[in-house]
Amino acid sequence: MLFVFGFLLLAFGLNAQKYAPQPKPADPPKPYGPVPTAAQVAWQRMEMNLFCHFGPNTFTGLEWGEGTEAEDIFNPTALDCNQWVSVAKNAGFQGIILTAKHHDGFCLWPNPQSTHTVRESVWRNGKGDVLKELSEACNRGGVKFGIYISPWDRNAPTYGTNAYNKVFLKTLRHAHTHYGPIFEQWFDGANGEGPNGKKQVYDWKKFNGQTKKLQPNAVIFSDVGPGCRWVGNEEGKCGRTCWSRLDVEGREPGKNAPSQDTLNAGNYNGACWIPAETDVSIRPGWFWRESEHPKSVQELLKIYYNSVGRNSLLLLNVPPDSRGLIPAEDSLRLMEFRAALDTIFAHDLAKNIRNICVSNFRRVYEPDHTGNCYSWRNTVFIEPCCGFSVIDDDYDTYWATDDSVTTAWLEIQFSQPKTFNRVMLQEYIPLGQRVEKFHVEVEDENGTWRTIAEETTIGYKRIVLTETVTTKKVRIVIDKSRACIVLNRVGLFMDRVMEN
Ligand code: FUL
Repeated sequence: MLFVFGFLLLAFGLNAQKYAPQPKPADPPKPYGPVPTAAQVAWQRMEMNLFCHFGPNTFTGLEWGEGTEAEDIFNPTALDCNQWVSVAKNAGFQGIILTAKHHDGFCLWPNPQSTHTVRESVWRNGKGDVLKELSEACNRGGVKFGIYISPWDRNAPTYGTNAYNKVFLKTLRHAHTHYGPIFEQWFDGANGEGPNGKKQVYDWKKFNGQTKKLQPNAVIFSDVGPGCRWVGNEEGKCGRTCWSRLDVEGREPGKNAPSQDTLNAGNYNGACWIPAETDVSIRPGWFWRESEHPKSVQELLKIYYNSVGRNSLLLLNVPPDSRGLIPAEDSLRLMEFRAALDTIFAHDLAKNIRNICVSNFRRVYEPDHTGNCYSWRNTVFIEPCCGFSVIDDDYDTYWATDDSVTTAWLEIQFSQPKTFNRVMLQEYIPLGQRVEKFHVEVEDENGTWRTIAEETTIGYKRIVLTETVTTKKVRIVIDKSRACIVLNRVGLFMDRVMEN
């Protein structure tokens, strides 16, 4: 009798606990520190974009053209921007940024402010327009379009005088009003001498102000943003610690930019949200040269982990050749790179796993939506149907802790041992960047926990490279967070492609 009573009590007791009304309905975490704009979030979620350096240098072999090259030098024999777009799409790149004007001043569109453009060349009898072709091809192919326009101009006669800033503003205006929406405006910080031997004092305030007015959704790149920042090197390497915050008060692109180390890591207390963009070329140079060849898949994977896997966007330069096509060896390499990424990331061992527990969670949803979350001892089990899951594909659902909880763990349990060597974590950046120290532990067959990685920041995406481990239990331990923890994704993968 006592046994039956005990059993009933246990059964009803557990049941009552499972379906008890939750004490704190709908109480999402407040944003912490500077947060991204909607355009910056959309930009960061693109993860990988193509950069195309193309212009007179493609035909002369120079990296920095003199600005004195004859316009006729630019004469691609088989330009096809649809090919660029299909390469980008098939390789999983979301956008393309074209050097509409590099330091030599040559414009790939008939810019009325210049006499050094495609219009003055023999190419298509002066009727060609690369910006038009690429923007239209991007539009058709569903790839976003962006432009690089160098303020440094070795051809413009007014360069080095106040008049040049006006010319440059008109140049920007023309590009920004004729070629549809652009997702990114790339401003190079290089500032050398113009044809009269003088350097220009740039009017960045006006360049940025007008760009924002004409292209409100364009993320503006420069050493100091305001939309995104240079990562501080051209080797494809973002800092292991990478804050998407930067102090830019009194700073300018070029000479007065923060140090390369600061750009690489960001500022812990930076006042502005200016995430890092890692620009790197698939070849040794930025422009195509017959004698150069693309990097290997291993090198590209390393770059991927060191950029996208470290809270940065990857802008990979793949220069079209003198025909105006992305060479076969580069597009082939990109397909191999894509195939490698697909192989590694196709199977997420954590996806929709039912056994996840956390040391703390915030009750975000109304009681009737929490039927599948129940307390057990000190932990809370979360099943995939819960709105704040970290293991689904919904970007806007997350695991968050109570406001006062800045140290917490999340444990994934498998019924059978699983083998992995990549741990992917994502913070929900619309609410800011919070985590400053975390580690990953696994349990061995004797029940002993062992640390396999210790890192600092997470940000939009962090992919931790670990030794290859086989385990039934993994713990992500957030050791220090600047406000309550908000993670929207945890993934576990096995990379058999990259040699560690
Ligand atoms: C640098 C330029 O000087 C290079 O030529 C290239 O365009 C690279 C992306 O930025 O500052």
